[in-house]
Amino acid sequence: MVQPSELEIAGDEGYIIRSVFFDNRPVTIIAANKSKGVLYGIFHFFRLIQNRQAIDKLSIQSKPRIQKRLLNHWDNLNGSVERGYAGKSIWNWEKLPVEVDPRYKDYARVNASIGINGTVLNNVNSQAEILTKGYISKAAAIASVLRPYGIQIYFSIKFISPMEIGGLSTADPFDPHVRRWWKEKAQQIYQQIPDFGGFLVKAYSEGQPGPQIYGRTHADGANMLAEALSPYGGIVMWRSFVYDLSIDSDRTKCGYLEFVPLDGQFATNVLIQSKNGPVDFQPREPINPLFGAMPKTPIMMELQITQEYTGQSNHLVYLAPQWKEVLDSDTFSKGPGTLVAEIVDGSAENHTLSGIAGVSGIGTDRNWMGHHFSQANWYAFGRLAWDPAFTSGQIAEEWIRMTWSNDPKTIGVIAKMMAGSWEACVDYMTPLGLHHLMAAGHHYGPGPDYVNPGRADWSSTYYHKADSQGIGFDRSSKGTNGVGQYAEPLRRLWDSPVTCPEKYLLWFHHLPWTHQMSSGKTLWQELRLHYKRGVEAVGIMQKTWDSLEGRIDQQRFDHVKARLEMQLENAREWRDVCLEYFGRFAESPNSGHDR
Ligand code: GCV
Repeated sequence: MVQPSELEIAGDEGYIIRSVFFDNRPVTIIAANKSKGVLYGIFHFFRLIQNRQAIDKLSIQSKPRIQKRLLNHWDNLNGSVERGYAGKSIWNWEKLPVEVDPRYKDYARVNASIGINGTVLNNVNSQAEILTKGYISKAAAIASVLRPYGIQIYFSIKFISPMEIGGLSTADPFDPHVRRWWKEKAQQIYQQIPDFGGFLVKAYSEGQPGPQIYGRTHADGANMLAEALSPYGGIVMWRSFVYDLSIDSDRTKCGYLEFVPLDGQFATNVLIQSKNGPVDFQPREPINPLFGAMPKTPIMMELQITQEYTGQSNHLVYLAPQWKEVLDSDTFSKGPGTLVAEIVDGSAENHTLSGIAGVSGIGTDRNWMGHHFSQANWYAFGRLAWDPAFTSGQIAEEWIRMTWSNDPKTIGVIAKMMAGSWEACVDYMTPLGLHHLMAAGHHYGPGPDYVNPGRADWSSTYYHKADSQGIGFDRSSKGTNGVGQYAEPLRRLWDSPVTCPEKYLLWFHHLPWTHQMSSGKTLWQELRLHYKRGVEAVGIMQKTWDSLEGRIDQQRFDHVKARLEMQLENAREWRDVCLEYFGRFAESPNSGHDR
Protein backbone atom coordinates (compact mmCIF):
# COMPACT_ATOMS: atom_id res chain seq x y z
CA MET A 1 0.00 0.00 0.00
CA VAL A 2 2.68 2.48 1.07
CA GLN A 3 6.18 1.06 1.10
CA PRO A 4 8.57 2.38 3.76
CA SER A 5 10.99 3.35 0.97
CA GLU A 6 8.35 5.66 -0.49
CA LEU A 7 8.31 7.59 2.75
CA GLU A 8 12.02 8.22 2.67
CA ILE A 9 11.64 11.44 0.77
CA ALA A 10 8.74 12.62 2.95
CA GLY A 11 11.10 13.64 5.74
CA ASP A 12 9.79 14.62 9.16
CA GLU A 13 6.84 16.66 7.96
CA GLY A 14 5.78 15.19 4.62
CA TYR A 15 3.06 12.65 3.93
CA ILE A 16 1.47 10.40 1.38
CA ILE A 17 -2.30 10.20 0.81
CA ARG A 18 -3.44 7.28 -1.26
CA SER A 19 -6.71 5.61 -2.22
CA VAL A 20 -6.41 1.82 -2.13
CA PHE A 21 -8.56 -1.26 -1.77
CA PHE A 22 -8.24 -3.21 1.41
CA ASP A 23 -10.30 -6.35 1.94
CA ASN A 24 -12.21 -5.31 -1.16
CA ARG A 25 -13.19 -2.07 0.43
CA PRO A 26 -12.01 1.37 -0.67
CA VAL A 27 -9.88 3.03 1.98
CA THR A 28 -7.75 6.15 2.18
CA ILE A 29 -4.29 5.87 3.62
CA ILE A 30 -2.54 8.84 5.16
CA ALA A 31 1.03 7.82 5.89
CA ALA A 32 4.02 9.70 7.24
CA ASN A 33 7.25 9.14 9.09
CA LYS A 34 6.28 11.30 12.04
CA SER A 35 3.02 12.25 13.70
CA LYS A 36 3.46 15.79 12.36
CA GLY A 37 3.33 14.44 8.82
CA VAL A 38 0.11 12.58 9.62
CA LEU A 39 -1.34 15.78 11.07
CA TYR A 40 -0.52 17.75 7.92
CA GLY A 41 -1.78 14.90 5.74
CA ILE A 42 -5.10 14.88 7.57
CA PHE A 43 -5.50 18.62 7.16
CA HIS A 44 -4.75 18.21 3.46
CA PHE A 45 -7.48 15.57 3.27
CA PHE A 46 -9.94 17.88 5.07
CA ARG A 47 -9.06 20.64 2.65
CA LEU A 48 -9.95 18.40 -0.27
CA ILE A 49 -13.30 17.63 1.29
CA GLN A 50 -13.99 21.27 2.10
CA ASN A 51 -13.03 22.16 -1.45
CA ARG A 52 -15.43 19.49 -2.74
CA GLN A 53 -12.70 17.61 -4.55
CA ALA A 54 -13.03 13.94 -5.45
CA ILE A 55 -11.42 11.79 -2.78
CA ASP A 56 -11.78 8.33 -4.25
CA LYS A 57 -8.65 8.21 -6.43
CA LEU A 58 -6.04 10.00 -4.41
CA SER A 59 -2.34 9.75 -5.02
CA ILE A 60 -0.71 12.64 -3.24
CA GLN A 61 2.76 13.19 -1.93
CA SER A 62 3.69 16.43 -0.25
CA LYS A 63 6.35 17.92 1.97
CA PRO A 64 7.27 21.48 2.86
CA ARG A 65 10.01 23.22 0.92
CA ILE A 66 10.90 25.58 3.74
CA GLN A 67 11.92 24.20 7.11
CA LYS A 68 11.01 26.92 9.63
CA ARG A 69 7.59 28.41 8.87
CA LEU A 70 6.91 30.95 11.55
CA LEU A 71 4.51 33.61 12.62
CA ASN A 72 6.12 36.61 14.29
CA HIS A 73 3.86 38.27 16.82
CA TRP A 74 4.69 41.89 17.52
CA ASP A 75 2.79 41.49 20.78
CA ASN A 76 3.89 43.41 23.83
CA LEU A 77 3.77 41.99 27.32
CA ASN A 78 1.15 44.58 28.32
CA GLY A 79 -1.29 43.13 25.81
CA SER A 80 -0.92 45.75 23.09
CA VAL A 81 0.16 44.73 19.59
CA GLU A 82 2.56 46.87 17.60
CA ARG A 83 1.05 47.35 14.15
CA GLY A 84 -1.85 45.14 15.19
CA TYR A 85 -5.33 46.12 14.01
CA ALA A 86 -7.48 43.32 15.41
CA GLY A 87 -7.76 44.08 19.09
CA LYS A 88 -5.36 43.12 21.84
CA SER A 89 -2.79 40.37 22.00
CA ILE A 90 -4.26 36.90 22.24
CA TRP A 91 -1.61 36.04 24.84
CA ASN A 92 -3.13 36.85 28.16
CA TRP A 93 0.09 37.10 30.16
CA GLU A 94 -1.67 38.24 33.30
CA LYS A 95 -3.75 35.09 33.55
CA LEU A 96 -1.14 32.65 32.31
CA PRO A 97 0.01 30.08 33.29
CA VAL A 98 -3.01 29.33 35.49
CA GLU A 99 -5.67 30.20 32.95
CA VAL A 100 -5.02 28.96 29.45
CA ASP A 101 -7.44 30.54 27.00
CA PRO A 102 -9.18 27.86 24.89
CA ARG A 103 -8.47 30.09 21.90
CA TYR A 104 -4.83 28.97 21.97
CA LYS A 105 -5.96 25.58 20.82
CA ASP A 106 -7.99 27.09 17.98
CA TYR A 107 -4.93 29.14 17.08
CA ALA A 108 -2.80 26.00 17.03
CA ARG A 109 -5.26 24.15 14.82
CA VAL A 110 -5.58 26.99 12.35
CA ASN A 111 -1.83 27.23 12.06
CA ALA A 112 -1.26 23.50 11.80
CA SER A 113 -3.89 23.31 9.06
CA ILE A 114 -1.70 25.55 6.90
CA GLY A 115 1.61 24.05 7.91
CA ILE A 116 2.94 26.74 10.25
CA ASN A 117 5.36 25.09 12.66
CA GLY A 118 6.61 27.91 14.86
CA THR A 119 5.58 31.14 16.47
CA VAL A 120 7.52 33.98 18.04
CA LEU A 121 5.32 35.06 20.92
CA ASN A 122 6.52 38.61 21.54
CA ASN A 123 7.49 41.80 19.76
CA VAL A 124 10.91 42.26 18.17
CA ASN A 125 10.95 45.54 20.06
CA SER A 126 11.47 43.29 22.99
CA GLN A 127 11.32 43.59 26.74
CA ALA A 128 13.88 41.70 28.78
CA GLU A 129 11.11 40.42 31.10
CA ILE A 130 10.17 37.72 28.59
CA LEU A 131 13.26 35.88 29.82
CA THR A 132 12.35 36.00 33.49
CA LYS A 133 11.29 32.82 35.26
CA GLY A 134 7.67 33.93 35.50
CA TYR A 135 7.32 34.58 31.79
CA ILE A 136 9.11 31.38 30.87
CA SER A 137 6.49 29.46 32.89
CA LYS A 138 3.70 31.38 31.18
CA ALA A 139 5.21 30.65 27.78
CA ALA A 140 5.61 27.00 28.74
CA ALA A 141 1.84 26.83 29.26
CA ILE A 142 1.29 28.16 25.75
CA ALA A 143 3.90 25.75 24.37
CA SER A 144 2.10 22.78 25.85
CA VAL A 145 -1.07 23.71 23.95
CA LEU A 146 0.77 24.28 20.67
CA ARG A 147 3.05 21.23 20.91
CA PRO A 148 0.52 18.57 19.81
CA TYR A 149 -0.04 20.67 16.70
CA GLY A 150 3.62 20.66 15.75
CA ILE A 151 4.22 24.29 16.69
CA GLN A 152 7.36 25.36 18.53
CA ILE A 153 7.54 28.62 20.39
CA TYR A 154 10.31 31.22 20.12
CA PHE A 155 11.13 34.47 21.94
CA SER A 156 12.21 37.84 20.63
CA ILE A 157 15.00 38.82 22.97
CA LYS A 158 16.49 42.12 24.00
CA PHE A 159 20.21 42.14 23.54
CA ILE A 160 20.97 43.80 26.84
CA SER A 161 18.84 41.40 28.90
CA PRO A 162 21.86 40.28 30.96
CA MET A 163 22.03 43.85 32.25
CA GLU A 164 18.32 44.54 32.59
CA ILE A 165 17.30 41.34 34.35
CA GLY A 166 20.60 39.59 35.05
CA GLY A 167 22.36 42.18 37.16
CA LEU A 168 25.43 42.26 34.91
CA SER A 169 27.21 45.49 34.12
CA THR A 170 27.67 44.69 30.44
CA ALA A 171 26.06 42.74 27.59
CA ASP A 172 29.29 42.53 25.59
CA PRO A 173 29.16 39.26 23.67
CA PHE A 174 32.87 38.70 24.32
CA ASP A 175 32.47 38.95 28.09
CA PRO A 176 32.61 35.48 29.71
CA HIS A 177 29.97 36.37 32.31
CA VAL A 178 27.60 37.47 29.60
CA ARG A 179 28.17 34.27 27.64
CA ARG A 180 27.57 32.23 30.75
CA TRP A 181 24.41 34.17 31.49
CA TRP A 182 22.95 33.32 28.09
CA LYS A 183 23.94 29.67 28.45
CA GLU A 184 22.24 29.42 31.82
CA LYS A 185 19.21 31.21 30.46
CA ALA A 186 18.96 28.75 27.58
CA GLN A 187 19.25 25.86 30.02
CA GLN A 188 16.50 27.34 32.17
CA ILE A 189 14.21 27.74 29.16
CA TYR A 190 14.80 24.23 27.85
CA GLN A 191 14.13 22.74 31.26
CA GLN A 192 10.58 24.03 31.00
CA ILE A 193 10.13 24.02 27.23
CA PRO A 194 12.16 21.11 25.85
CA ASP A 195 11.19 21.85 22.24
CA PHE A 196 11.81 25.61 22.48
CA GLY A 197 12.69 26.95 19.01
CA GLY A 198 15.14 29.76 19.66
CA PHE A 199 15.56 33.53 19.58
CA LEU A 200 14.58 36.27 17.15
CA VAL A 201 16.70 39.40 17.47
CA LYS A 202 16.30 42.99 16.36
CA ALA A 203 19.65 44.51 17.17
CA TYR A 204 20.96 48.02 16.78
CA SER A 205 17.89 49.18 14.96
CA GLU A 206 15.17 51.69 15.82
CA GLY A 207 16.45 52.08 19.37
CA GLN A 208 16.98 48.40 20.09
CA PRO A 209 20.44 47.78 21.55
CA GLY A 210 22.94 45.50 19.83
CA PRO A 211 26.52 44.23 19.99
CA GLN A 212 27.71 47.38 18.22
CA ILE A 213 27.50 49.19 21.57
CA TYR A 214 30.62 47.21 22.48
CA GLY A 215 32.27 47.56 19.11
CA ARG A 216 31.21 44.02 18.14
CA THR A 217 29.48 42.90 14.96
CA HIS A 218 26.12 41.32 14.23
CA ALA A 219 27.96 38.02 13.82
CA ASP A 220 29.58 38.33 17.24
CA GLY A 221 26.20 38.92 18.84
CA ALA A 222 24.36 36.22 16.92
CA ASN A 223 27.08 33.63 17.50
CA MET A 224 27.04 34.15 21.24
CA LEU A 225 23.32 33.35 21.32
CA ALA A 226 23.79 30.50 18.85
CA GLU A 227 26.36 28.94 21.13
CA ALA A 228 23.93 29.05 24.06
CA LEU A 229 21.11 27.47 22.05
CA SER A 230 23.00 24.92 19.99
CA PRO A 231 23.21 22.11 22.62
CA TYR A 232 19.40 21.97 22.45
CA GLY A 233 18.98 22.39 18.70
CA GLY A 234 17.75 25.98 18.99
CA ILE A 235 18.27 28.60 16.30
CA VAL A 236 18.90 32.33 16.13
CA MET A 237 17.00 34.48 13.65
CA TRP A 238 18.97 37.69 13.46
CA ARG A 239 17.19 40.48 11.60
CA SER A 240 18.84 42.54 8.89
CA PHE A 241 16.32 45.38 9.30
CA VAL A 242 18.91 48.07 10.06
CA TYR A 243 19.21 51.50 8.55
CA ASP A 244 21.86 53.57 10.17
CA LEU A 245 22.16 56.52 7.80
CA SER A 246 25.73 57.16 8.91
CA ILE A 247 26.56 54.00 6.92
CA ASP A 248 24.83 55.29 3.81
CA SER A 249 22.45 58.15 3.27
CA ASP A 250 20.27 55.89 1.08
CA ARG A 251 18.29 53.79 3.57
CA THR A 252 17.76 50.96 1.09
CA LYS A 253 21.50 50.27 0.98
CA CYS A 254 22.19 49.95 4.70
CA GLY A 255 21.21 46.34 5.38
CA TYR A 256 23.35 45.05 2.53
CA LEU A 257 26.33 47.18 3.54
CA GLU A 258 26.22 45.95 7.13
CA PHE A 259 25.55 42.28 6.46
CA VAL A 260 27.22 41.21 3.23
CA PRO A 261 30.76 41.64 4.64
CA LEU A 262 29.78 39.23 7.44
CA ASP A 263 28.83 36.39 5.12
CA GLY A 264 30.57 33.22 6.28
CA GLN A 265 31.03 34.44 9.84
CA PHE A 266 27.73 33.23 11.30
CA ALA A 267 27.37 30.00 13.29
CA THR A 268 25.53 27.17 11.56
CA ASN A 269 22.36 27.65 13.64
CA VAL A 270 21.95 31.30 12.67
CA LEU A 271 19.64 32.59 9.96
CA ILE A 272 19.54 36.19 8.79
CA GLN A 273 15.94 37.31 8.67
CA SER A 274 15.35 39.88 5.93
CA LYS A 275 12.22 41.72 4.91
CA ASN A 276 11.05 41.12 1.36
CA GLY A 277 12.17 44.55 0.23
CA PRO A 278 14.89 46.96 1.30
CA VAL A 279 12.64 49.57 2.97
CA ASP A 280 9.75 48.35 5.07
CA PHE A 281 6.76 46.39 3.77
CA GLN A 282 5.70 49.12 1.37
CA PRO A 283 2.77 48.31 -0.95
CA ARG A 284 5.37 47.36 -3.56
CA GLU A 285 9.15 47.16 -3.33
CA PRO A 286 11.79 45.57 -5.49
CA ILE A 287 13.41 42.56 -3.84
CA ASN A 288 15.78 43.01 -0.95
CA PRO A 289 19.30 42.96 -2.45
CA LEU A 290 20.41 40.64 0.35
CA PHE A 291 18.67 37.71 -1.34
CA GLY A 292 21.48 35.95 -3.16
CA ALA A 293 24.19 38.23 -1.80
CA MET A 294 25.13 36.09 1.22
CA PRO A 295 25.58 32.59 -0.21
CA LYS A 296 27.23 31.20 2.92
CA THR A 297 24.37 32.22 5.20
CA PRO A 298 20.76 31.04 5.20
CA ILE A 299 18.52 34.02 4.55
CA MET A 300 15.08 33.77 6.03
CA MET A 301 12.38 35.94 4.46
CA GLU A 302 10.14 38.14 6.58
CA LEU A 303 6.76 39.04 5.08
CA GLN A 304 4.11 41.12 6.74
CA ILE A 305 0.68 39.57 7.15
CA THR A 306 -0.60 42.45 9.25
CA GLN A 307 -1.36 45.22 6.79
CA GLU A 308 0.67 48.04 8.31
CA TYR A 309 1.11 49.93 5.06
CA THR A 310 -1.74 48.45 3.03
CA GLY A 311 -4.85 49.81 4.69
CA GLN A 312 -4.53 47.95 8.01
CA SER A 313 -7.74 46.14 8.88
CA ASN A 314 -9.89 48.43 6.77
CA HIS A 315 -8.76 47.63 3.24
CA LEU A 316 -9.34 44.44 1.33
CA VAL A 317 -5.86 43.72 0.01
CA TYR A 318 -4.96 40.13 -0.81
CA LEU A 319 -1.20 40.00 -0.43
CA ALA A 320 -0.37 36.64 -2.02
CA PRO A 321 0.29 38.30 -5.41
CA GLN A 322 2.78 40.64 -3.72
CA TRP A 323 4.57 37.75 -2.04
CA LYS A 324 4.55 35.74 -5.24
CA GLU A 325 6.11 38.65 -7.12
CA VAL A 326 8.97 38.56 -4.61
CA LEU A 327 9.33 34.77 -4.37
CA ASP A 328 9.26 34.37 -8.14
CA SER A 329 11.78 37.18 -8.75
CA ASP A 330 15.05 36.17 -10.29
CA THR A 331 18.04 37.34 -8.26
CA PHE A 332 20.47 36.13 -10.97
CA SER A 333 22.88 35.61 -8.08
CA LYS A 334 23.99 32.23 -9.45
CA GLY A 335 23.07 32.94 -13.03
CA PRO A 336 19.60 33.18 -14.58
CA GLY A 337 16.88 31.28 -12.75
CA THR A 338 18.09 31.80 -9.17
CA LEU A 339 14.71 32.71 -7.76
CA VAL A 340 14.22 34.33 -4.39
CA ALA A 341 12.15 31.26 -3.44
CA GLU A 342 15.21 29.09 -4.01
CA ILE A 343 17.38 31.32 -1.85
CA VAL A 344 14.76 31.17 0.88
CA ASP A 345 14.18 27.40 0.71
CA GLY A 346 17.95 26.89 0.81
CA SER A 347 18.15 24.92 -2.45
CA ALA A 348 20.11 27.53 -4.44
CA GLU A 349 22.95 27.66 -1.94
CA ASN A 350 22.70 24.19 -0.40
CA HIS A 351 21.64 25.23 3.05
CA THR A 352 20.03 22.64 5.27
CA LEU A 353 18.47 25.34 7.42
CA SER A 354 15.77 27.50 5.82
CA GLY A 355 12.97 29.71 7.05
CA ILE A 356 10.22 32.18 6.36
CA ALA A 357 8.36 34.43 8.80
CA GLY A 358 5.09 36.29 8.57
CA VAL A 359 4.40 39.20 10.90
CA SER A 360 1.10 38.21 12.41
CA GLY A 361 -2.05 40.29 12.23
CA ILE A 362 -3.83 38.20 14.83
CA GLY A 363 -5.65 39.76 17.76
CA THR A 364 -8.57 39.20 20.09
CA ASP A 365 -11.19 40.21 17.49
CA ARG A 366 -13.75 37.46 16.94
CA ASN A 367 -12.59 37.08 13.34
CA TRP A 368 -8.90 37.04 14.41
CA MET A 369 -7.61 39.62 11.92
CA GLY A 370 -9.99 42.59 12.03
CA HIS A 371 -11.08 42.30 8.38
CA HIS A 372 -12.58 39.00 7.27
CA PHE A 373 -10.45 39.16 4.15
CA SER A 374 -7.22 39.64 6.09
CA GLN A 375 -7.53 36.00 7.08
CA ALA A 376 -6.77 35.19 3.46
CA ASN A 377 -3.31 36.64 4.01
CA TRP A 378 -2.69 34.43 7.02
CA TYR A 379 -3.86 31.45 4.99
CA ALA A 380 -1.76 32.41 1.96
CA PHE A 381 1.32 32.90 4.08
CA GLY A 382 1.08 29.35 5.42
CA ARG A 383 0.46 27.85 2.00
CA LEU A 384 3.35 29.72 0.36
CA ALA A 385 5.63 28.83 3.25
CA TRP A 386 4.79 25.20 2.54
CA ASP A 387 5.39 25.58 -1.16
CA PRO A 388 6.28 28.92 -2.77
CA ALA A 389 5.29 27.47 -6.14
CA PHE A 390 1.57 27.51 -5.36
CA THR A 391 -0.17 30.24 -7.33
CA SER A 392 -1.99 33.07 -5.62
CA GLY A 393 -5.15 32.18 -7.56
CA GLN A 394 -5.07 28.56 -6.43
CA ILE A 395 -4.58 29.64 -2.81
CA ALA A 396 -7.38 32.19 -3.04
CA GLU A 397 -9.77 29.62 -4.42
CA GLU A 398 -9.02 27.14 -1.63
CA TRP A 399 -9.55 29.85 0.96
CA ILE A 400 -12.77 31.14 -0.60
CA ARG A 401 -14.25 27.66 -0.76
CA MET A 402 -13.41 27.00 2.89
CA THR A 403 -14.34 30.45 4.17
CA TRP A 404 -17.22 31.70 2.08
CA SER A 405 -18.87 29.22 -0.20
CA ASN A 406 -18.50 26.48 -2.76
CA ASP A 407 -21.03 28.17 -5.01
CA PRO A 408 -19.28 28.79 -8.37
CA LYS A 409 -20.64 32.32 -8.81
CA THR A 410 -19.54 33.34 -5.33
CA ILE A 411 -16.11 31.81 -5.86
CA GLY A 412 -15.66 33.58 -9.19
CA VAL A 413 -16.73 36.95 -7.85
CA ILE A 414 -14.59 36.86 -4.73
CA ALA A 415 -11.58 35.45 -6.57
CA LYS A 416 -11.74 38.34 -9.03
CA MET A 417 -11.92 40.91 -6.24
CA MET A 418 -8.99 39.38 -4.44
CA ALA A 419 -6.83 38.99 -7.53
CA GLY A 420 -6.88 42.69 -8.38
CA SER A 421 -6.91 44.09 -4.88
CA TRP A 422 -3.16 44.40 -4.29
CA GLU A 423 -2.46 46.14 -7.60
CA ALA A 424 -5.38 48.48 -6.87
CA CYS A 425 -3.82 49.38 -3.51
CA VAL A 426 -0.44 50.04 -5.14
CA ASP A 427 -2.22 52.28 -7.66
CA TYR A 428 -4.13 54.40 -5.17
CA MET A 429 -1.27 54.62 -2.66
CA THR A 430 2.16 54.45 -4.28
CA PRO A 431 2.17 53.72 -8.03
CA LEU A 432 5.18 53.51 -10.36
CA GLY A 433 7.72 52.78 -7.63
CA LEU A 434 6.74 55.55 -5.21
CA HIS A 435 7.00 54.55 -1.57
CA HIS A 436 6.66 55.70 2.02
CA LEU A 437 4.21 58.56 1.42
CA MET A 438 2.28 58.29 4.68
CA ALA A 439 1.28 61.18 6.92
CA ALA A 440 2.86 61.73 10.33
CA GLY A 441 2.19 59.43 13.25
CA HIS A 442 0.67 56.44 11.47
CA HIS A 443 1.22 54.29 8.45
CA TYR A 444 -2.27 54.65 7.07
CA GLY A 445 -3.25 57.80 5.21
CA PRO A 446 -1.40 59.98 2.68
CA GLY A 447 1.09 62.69 3.63
CA PRO A 448 3.40 63.33 0.68
CA ASP A 449 4.38 66.68 2.18
CA TYR A 450 5.38 65.16 5.53
CA VAL A 451 8.81 66.14 6.79
CA ASN A 452 10.01 64.54 10.01
CA PRO A 453 12.00 67.09 11.95
CA GLY A 454 14.23 64.43 13.54
CA ARG A 455 14.98 62.00 10.74
CA ALA A 456 15.16 62.63 7.02
CA ASP A 457 14.28 59.03 6.18
CA TRP A 458 11.07 59.14 8.15
CA SER A 459 9.90 61.94 5.85
CA SER A 460 7.86 61.37 2.71
CA THR A 461 9.85 64.00 0.84
CA TYR A 462 13.05 61.97 1.35
CA TYR A 463 11.51 59.17 -0.73
CA HIS A 464 9.72 60.94 -3.57
CA LYS A 465 11.96 64.01 -3.94
CA ALA A 466 9.35 65.79 -6.04
CA ASP A 467 10.24 69.24 -7.32
CA SER A 468 9.51 71.20 -10.43
CA GLN A 469 12.21 69.22 -12.24
CA GLY A 470 10.63 65.84 -11.61
CA ILE A 471 9.97 63.06 -9.13
CA GLY A 472 11.61 59.89 -7.80
CA PHE A 473 14.66 58.68 -5.86
CA ASP A 474 17.75 58.42 -8.02
CA ARG A 475 19.29 55.11 -7.01
CA SER A 476 20.88 54.63 -10.40
CA SER A 477 24.65 54.59 -10.85
CA LYS A 478 24.43 58.37 -11.27
CA GLY A 479 22.64 58.68 -7.96
CA THR A 480 23.13 56.60 -4.80
CA ASN A 481 23.93 53.50 -6.88
CA GLY A 482 21.42 51.39 -4.96
CA VAL A 483 21.14 49.39 -8.20
CA GLY A 484 24.76 48.38 -7.71
CA GLN A 485 23.70 46.01 -4.92
CA TYR A 486 21.85 43.75 -7.36
CA ALA A 487 23.41 41.09 -9.57
CA GLU A 488 23.73 41.53 -13.32
CA PRO A 489 21.66 41.90 -15.44
CA LEU A 490 19.29 43.47 -12.87
CA ARG A 491 21.89 46.15 -12.11
CA ARG A 492 22.15 47.14 -15.76
CA LEU A 493 18.44 46.84 -16.54
CA TRP A 494 17.27 48.79 -13.52
CA ASP A 495 19.98 51.42 -13.99
CA SER A 496 18.33 52.85 -17.07
CA PRO A 497 14.85 54.40 -17.04
CA VAL A 498 14.34 52.83 -20.44
CA THR A 499 14.81 49.23 -19.27
CA CYS A 500 13.74 49.62 -15.64
CA PRO A 501 10.28 48.04 -15.18
CA GLU A 502 7.79 50.87 -14.80
CA LYS A 503 6.51 49.40 -11.56
CA TYR A 504 9.92 50.29 -10.03
CA LEU A 505 10.60 53.43 -12.07
CA LEU A 506 10.46 56.07 -9.35
CA TRP A 507 12.17 53.74 -6.85
CA PHE A 508 15.33 53.89 -8.94
CA HIS A 509 15.03 57.12 -10.95
CA HIS A 510 14.33 60.80 -10.59
CA LEU A 511 12.64 61.75 -13.83
CA PRO A 512 11.12 64.84 -15.37
CA TRP A 513 7.37 65.13 -15.32
CA THR A 514 7.49 65.06 -19.09
CA HIS A 515 9.36 61.73 -19.23
CA GLN A 516 7.75 59.57 -21.86
CA MET A 517 6.28 56.31 -20.61
CA SER A 518 5.80 53.14 -22.65
CA SER A 519 2.15 54.10 -23.12
CA GLY A 520 3.23 57.25 -24.94
CA LYS A 521 1.94 59.35 -22.06
CA THR A 522 4.06 61.62 -19.93
CA LEU A 523 5.05 60.53 -16.46
CA TRP A 524 2.65 63.00 -14.89
CA GLN A 525 -0.23 61.80 -17.05
CA GLU A 526 0.61 58.20 -16.26
CA LEU A 527 0.82 58.88 -12.53
CA ARG A 528 -2.61 60.49 -12.59
CA LEU A 529 -3.95 57.55 -14.52
CA HIS A 530 -2.66 55.06 -11.94
CA TYR A 531 -4.22 56.94 -9.02
CA LYS A 532 -7.50 57.17 -10.92
CA ARG A 533 -7.36 53.50 -11.87
CA GLY A 534 -6.74 52.48 -8.24
CA VAL A 535 -9.82 54.33 -7.03
CA GLU A 536 -11.93 52.95 -9.86
CA ALA A 537 -10.82 49.42 -8.99
CA VAL A 538 -12.09 49.84 -5.44
CA GLY A 539 -15.40 51.15 -6.80
CA ILE A 540 -15.66 48.01 -8.94
CA MET A 541 -14.82 45.82 -5.94
CA GLN A 542 -17.63 47.47 -4.06
CA LYS A 543 -20.18 46.81 -6.80
CA THR A 544 -18.91 43.28 -7.20
CA TRP A 545 -19.34 42.63 -3.49
CA ASP A 546 -22.87 44.05 -3.56
CA SER A 547 -23.76 41.47 -6.19
CA LEU A 548 -23.22 38.78 -3.53
CA GLU A 549 -25.95 39.95 -1.19
CA GLY A 550 -28.11 36.97 -0.25
CA ARG A 551 -25.42 34.49 -1.28
CA ILE A 552 -23.46 34.77 1.94
CA ASP A 553 -24.50 35.41 5.52
CA GLN A 554 -25.70 38.93 6.21
CA GLN A 555 -23.34 39.57 9.09
CA ARG A 556 -20.15 39.04 7.15
CA PHE A 557 -21.67 40.63 4.06
CA ASP A 558 -22.34 43.84 6.00
CA HIS A 559 -18.91 43.78 7.62
CA VAL A 560 -17.11 43.67 4.29
CA LYS A 561 -19.52 46.15 2.68
CA ALA A 562 -18.87 48.72 5.38
CA ARG A 563 -15.14 48.30 5.07
CA LEU A 564 -15.21 48.62 1.30
CA GLU A 565 -17.01 51.93 1.72
CA MET A 566 -14.21 53.09 3.98
CA GLN A 567 -11.61 51.77 1.56
CA LEU A 568 -13.15 53.75 -1.28
CA GLU A 569 -13.17 56.90 0.79
CA ASN A 570 -9.53 56.32 1.78
CA ALA A 571 -8.49 55.53 -1.80
CA ARG A 572 -10.05 58.80 -3.00
CA GLU A 573 -8.19 60.63 -0.27
CA TRP A 574 -4.88 59.04 -1.31
CA ARG A 575 -5.53 60.03 -4.92
CA ASP A 576 -6.64 63.56 -4.18
CA VAL A 577 -3.98 64.40 -1.62
CA CYS A 578 -1.12 62.94 -3.66
CA LEU A 579 -2.21 64.42 -6.98
CA GLU A 580 -2.89 67.83 -5.47
CA TYR A 581 0.56 67.83 -3.87
CA PHE A 582 2.52 66.47 -6.84
CA GLY A 583 0.50 68.70 -9.15
CA ARG A 584 1.98 71.73 -7.45
CA PHE A 585 5.32 70.73 -8.98
CA ALA A 586 4.21 68.90 -12.10
CA GLU A 587 2.03 71.77 -13.24
CA SER A 588 4.30 74.57 -12.10
CA PRO A 589 5.50 76.96 -14.82
CA ASN A 590 9.00 75.47 -15.06
CA SER A 591 8.09 71.77 -15.00
CA GLY A 592 7.84 71.79 -18.76
CA HIS A 593 4.48 70.07 -18.52
CA ASP A 594 1.21 71.44 -19.87
CA ARG A 595 -1.39 72.08 -17.26
C1 GCV B 1 8.39 46.23 15.30
C2 GCV B 1 8.66 49.23 11.02
C3 GCV B 1 7.42 49.28 11.88
C4 GCV B 1 7.79 49.07 13.33
C5 GCV B 1 8.50 47.72 13.44
C6 GCV B 1 9.74 47.76 12.56
C7 GCV B 1 10.48 46.43 12.56
O1 GCV B 1 9.47 50.33 11.27
O2 GCV B 1 6.75 50.49 11.69
O3 GCV B 1 6.61 49.10 14.08
O4 GCV B 1 8.85 47.44 14.76
O5 GCV B 1 9.35 48.04 11.24
O6 GCV B 1 10.22 45.66 11.66
O7 GCV B 1 11.28 46.20 13.43
